[in-house]
Amino acid sequence: SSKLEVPEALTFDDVLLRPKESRVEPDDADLTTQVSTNVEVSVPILSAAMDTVTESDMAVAMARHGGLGVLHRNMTIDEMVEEIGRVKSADELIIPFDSVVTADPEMSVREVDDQMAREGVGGAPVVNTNGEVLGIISSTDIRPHLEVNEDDPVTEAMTDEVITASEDIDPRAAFDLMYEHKIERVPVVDDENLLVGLVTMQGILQRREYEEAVRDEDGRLRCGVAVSPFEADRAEAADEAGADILFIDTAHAHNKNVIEGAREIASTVQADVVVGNVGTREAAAELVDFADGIKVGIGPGSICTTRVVSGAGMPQITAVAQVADVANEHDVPVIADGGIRYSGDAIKAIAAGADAVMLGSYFAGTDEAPGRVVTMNGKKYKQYRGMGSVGAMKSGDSDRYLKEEPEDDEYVPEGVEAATPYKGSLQSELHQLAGGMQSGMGYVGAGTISAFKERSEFVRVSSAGQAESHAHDVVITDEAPNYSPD
Ligand code: RVP
Repeated sequence: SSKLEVPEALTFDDVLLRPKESRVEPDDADLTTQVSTNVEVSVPILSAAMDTVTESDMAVAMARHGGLGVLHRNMTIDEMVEEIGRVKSADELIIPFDSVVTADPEMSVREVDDQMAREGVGGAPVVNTNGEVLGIISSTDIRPHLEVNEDDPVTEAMTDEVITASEDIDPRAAFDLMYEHKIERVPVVDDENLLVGLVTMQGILQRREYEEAVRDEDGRLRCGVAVSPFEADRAEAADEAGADILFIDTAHAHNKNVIEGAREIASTVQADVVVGNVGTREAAAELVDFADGIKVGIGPGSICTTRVVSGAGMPQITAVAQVADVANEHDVPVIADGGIRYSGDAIKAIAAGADAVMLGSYFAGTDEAPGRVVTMNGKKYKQYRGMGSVGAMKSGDSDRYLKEEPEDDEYVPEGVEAATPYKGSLQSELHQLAGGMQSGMGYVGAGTISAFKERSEFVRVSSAGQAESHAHDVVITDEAPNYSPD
């Protein structure tokens, strides 16, 4: 019967990249890619929208190091708006008015000093009730000069010849201005000398540290956020809060209701809209006319039990290749989500046709992931759980896997709650991941992601070949930073 004519589907361990003639040195391989129609990243890597992976700390670190974090949605809309704000303002050149610590001219030197210590700032513009800048005070104006009495008004101690900047100042000009005048901060004022914000030397130096950072047109870090297709108000709030990409976050996006909701959201928001997850050509064909990106993955995740529980799924290399067949033709970026254990898996996903990859377990053990480090049997771990696990479903208002809150014993989870080895800083994990991907590009002889997608070819690997790929017939004596056998 035709039911027994079954097509084959492949995953990471079934294939390897065929080595090809090359002139590309891995260090020179350029990982720049498009994750959605309007968002480019320096490294093709996203952190998963999971409550044990991506909150603002992770999203800030991902964007600073060239990737993108996608905030999870197991939080209220208000919390989400705050989290987006934290990412967008993390490296802002001009600290906006509401966030600037200012001093009132009526305050005494002591009061201002106390306030600056409390707020953790080294200086403050002195501003009258109209918002006019009268001067600027810094802790160095106060302490060394004993002639200033603690009870004197701040106006005695402040510098009243204030160097200010206008709103269109760029980082270079701000740096030069502060350097020239040997000052640490410059109030930004409008035409009427009313305070609109503050630029600090510390802020500028911090920005310079992150050359690869992924920023929007205003120089703010980029950030993605997961939203439900059935929660238009969350999508609207995320868009207004400045999220760059909304990720329509479902376990099965090839569903008429999901597509209707996603299409509606895409037609109303400014942000790009990436839709997922899917794993077939037919699903991709339903999305290409409105989605700014398509996310692929039905069941490959490390904590995901969808395939075992539901009997449905698609091995990830085949899923990515099928979706990319359709999406690449329409110039819609593809993101391979889930199942990536090694840098080699990540670059294989790109070879299959993805433009970027999303990882959960790889990052869940880093400092930037939410949650505490716990010790079990003398080893350090961090919690990592599926968003379709009982724990995650109970703690949030996630409807990724279900639409109504059931009784405790009525959950049918599609994920597990687990722990993953503690790994230290995200930066070194990203460095290993990106470095391994560049090595893959070197073996194939492609200097850019798009050239690599064109040029790469797979060979099929047997289980004997698979065993040969791993460290074998030896006892590992020292841990490698990018390899641990399963
Ligand atoms: P991994 O990197 O293999 O840990 O996979 C992470 C991905 O797994 C997520 O980006 C998401 O698509 C998927 N996921 C998250 N929760 C669950 C679940 O509970 N089934 N699956």
